[in-house]
Amino acid sequence: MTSNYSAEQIQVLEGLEAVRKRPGMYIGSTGPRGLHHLVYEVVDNSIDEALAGYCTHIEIDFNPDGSVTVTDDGRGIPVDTHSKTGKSALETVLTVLHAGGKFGGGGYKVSGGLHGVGVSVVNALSEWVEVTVYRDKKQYRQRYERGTPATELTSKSIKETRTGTSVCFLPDTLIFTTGIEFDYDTIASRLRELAYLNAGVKITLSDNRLELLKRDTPRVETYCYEGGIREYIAYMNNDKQPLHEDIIYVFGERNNVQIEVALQWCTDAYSDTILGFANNIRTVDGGTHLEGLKTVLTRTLNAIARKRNKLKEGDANLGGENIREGLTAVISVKVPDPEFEGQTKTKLGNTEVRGIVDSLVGETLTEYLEFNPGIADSVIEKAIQAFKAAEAARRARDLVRRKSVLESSPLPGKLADCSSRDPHESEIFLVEGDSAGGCWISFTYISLADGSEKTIKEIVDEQAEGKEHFCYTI
Ligand code: 0RA
Repeated sequence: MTSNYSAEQIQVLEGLEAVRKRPGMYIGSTGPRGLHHLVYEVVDNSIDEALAGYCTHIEIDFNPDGSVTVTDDGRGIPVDTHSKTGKSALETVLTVLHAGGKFGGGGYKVSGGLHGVGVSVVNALSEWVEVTVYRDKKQYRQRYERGTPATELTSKSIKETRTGTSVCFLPDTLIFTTGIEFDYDTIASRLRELAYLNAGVKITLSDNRLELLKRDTPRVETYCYEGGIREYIAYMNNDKQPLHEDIIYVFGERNNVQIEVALQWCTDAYSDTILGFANNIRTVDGGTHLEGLKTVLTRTLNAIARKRNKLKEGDANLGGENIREGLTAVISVKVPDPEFEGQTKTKLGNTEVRGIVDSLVGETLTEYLEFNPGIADSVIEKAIQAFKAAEAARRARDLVRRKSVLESSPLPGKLADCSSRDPHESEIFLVEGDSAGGCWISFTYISLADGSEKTIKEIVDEQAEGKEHFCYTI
């Protein structure tokens, strides 16, 4: 407890000066990315209120003076006096690094995610911030300049029972030396993504910079998707031919880890699009949630293919890449203590997530495909087609390679390449020495006891990896 206490003290002592000195450490950069990150940071706090079940509408306004306002209808940042600092909770959240997460408690927090630095960082890096809180039939306000309170916390009574928080800030040009102009499309696409990831939350973006827009009315867009990630899949596949109309959907929770998956295969797509998110953050470098999903898809579809006799005894399993051909998927997990790995912290590391995704998706998908055998059959048939196409491509490639090797290095005088692929009509000569052209021998096909064909090179490579081949028929 003592050590925890001193750790907390250190955090309280670490003022916002540190953030202004090394902004890159907190928001990644002081270029456009870092600038846009300020908006995401404030919006993430409102999303957390929505995830906790208290907020339904978030509004983002680009103002004519270059500032941005983020308004939500959550509970409002508390304004009572915080015991440790002697300041209001509001001021603590605004001026102490990482203080936000210390209130509220429990639940999943987006704001604890990628950078997870809190509103205080936005405060530190803004020329000014004006916060308005609606609670207890009162309107509270306070202004900050470059991280420091510029006014007292004021309050006045209001008639409405409205609750919520409004944070208006102007990024500091001393910090963001490359400019402070927000890009509509950048913010819009992230807000749309957040709306898909948090079903039912309404997000409105208004651009009131009329001069910049060369318009006389603001540009306003609202994103709200009751169907959540299912609608995300429909949006991504809207120009494709789905293999099955129904979007497969899995939702579940185990050991406090919440997982949500939506899947749809398309007939006219040959690659896969799988988007992973952890606590609303796009995990571009993958991680345990995606590993779990890929494994369970391969296992489940192979098991069903055997059960439905689409794969016979002796047939090899379909490869994961065959099964994923034409697949569009979104996996979104919510983890209480996310571990983000890698250079850009965009890879989920929590090992427990792999098994949870595996078991929850396995159960639901198996049941779904058993109830919808038509869908199961079309997905399996597409995977078998993909498998055959890959096999044919591999053979064609090997043939070209073998041919080109033979063409490029002529056989020594006494030897000729076999004209038949039938092992009973062929002989194999193992020849020593460079002049014998040791390399082309590697590309000679031989038949294995199981009826398959392999080149010597493949066999030698596999043996080097420890795989044994008994009984060759040469
Ligand atoms: C701390 C505690 C509570 C809410 C919030 C912070 C909060 C922060 C932000 C930032 C933007 N919008 C926000 N909405 C809420 C819980 C309040 C309570 O228990 O009443």
